[in-house]
Amino acid sequence: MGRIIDLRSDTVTKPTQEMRQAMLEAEVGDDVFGEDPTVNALQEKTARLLGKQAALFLVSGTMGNQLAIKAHTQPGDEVIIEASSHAMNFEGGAGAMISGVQFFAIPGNRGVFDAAQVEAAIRVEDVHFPVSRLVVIENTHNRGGGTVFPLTKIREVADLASDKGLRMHMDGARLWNACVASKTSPAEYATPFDSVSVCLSKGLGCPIGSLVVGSQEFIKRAHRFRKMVGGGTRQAGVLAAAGIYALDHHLQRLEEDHNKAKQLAQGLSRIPRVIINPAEVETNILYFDVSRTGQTAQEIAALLRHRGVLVHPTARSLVRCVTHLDVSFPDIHEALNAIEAVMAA
Ligand code: TLP
Repeated sequence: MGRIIDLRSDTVTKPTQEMRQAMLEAEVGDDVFGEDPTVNALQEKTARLLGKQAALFLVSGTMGNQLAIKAHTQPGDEVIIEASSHAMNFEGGAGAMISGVQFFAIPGNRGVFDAAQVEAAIRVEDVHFPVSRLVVIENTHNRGGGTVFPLTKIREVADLASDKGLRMHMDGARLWNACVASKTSPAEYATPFDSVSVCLSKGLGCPIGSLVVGSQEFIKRAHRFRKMVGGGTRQAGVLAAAGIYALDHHLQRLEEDHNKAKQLAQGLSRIPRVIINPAEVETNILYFDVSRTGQTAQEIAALLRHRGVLVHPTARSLVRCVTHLDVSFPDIHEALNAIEAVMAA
């Protein structure tokens, strides 16, 4: 078998030689003392890019979402969030464990919801009800299919939240993809939010790293909670250097990943028994339905693995593919051949 084509996630990328060189050359210090110049530079760069006062370097996107939820809420509060969102479904129940919050899930259209749905979800003042405190928006939306959350809709939700005294957090694990796809700047997207978490370890190709941004006061709180969960790091400049390199060199190339995903979707739509609407593919994530094959997504994934193609079964009949730095256009072509062969079998 030739090389493996890994379409399970954009988290599987390996740091490039140039990125490793930047890591090798990083100036470092003890970040718990605030003395790592490269971590400080990355935090300042990210805060500037997102138009916020301050940023905090973290090990993961999960930590970003959960520290933000913690910093914005009190135990017993309610967080309004989309039903298939990452922060509610795929972070191990951390919202309940770390913040003692409950979630009010609103169904989205491929992850996108509107202000009227949020308005209907906000609790009235009554001792029976929890206090609605925070709205979380995921952009791009992973389970929605890499959907870009339109800025106009975000602004409508934010206006409502501000009227009702609710805070706003964005899970921007793939905000960079949303920016490139919609030709919107990170700061434009971040403006309506009190906090935004972003990841370096997904489409940007870093081995590790996320940040959360917001006001000085918010970051001070998040920093305290990062300490409590054991998230303080020492000479993390070697990791931050990868982040700085990625922000300088890997942002604009995301468009290429989006084109690869579109090409993959087009090809999939021509394969009998595959169900997909290529017009819905906006960024680097796509899902296709295999229910017409009579096999489960897990079985299809196992057959593809034998042919050197890795995909992610996310539901009984649903397969996810994600394009990234380490898959080429020829790889997409090869993956399509493998999928076609498996579907014909
Ligand atoms: N998503 C991962 C894993 O859950 C499998 C993936 O492969 O898509 N927000 C969103 C929207 C995410 O997609 C993820 C990771 C996170 C947050 C969490 O980031 P990490 O993995 O760094 O904690």
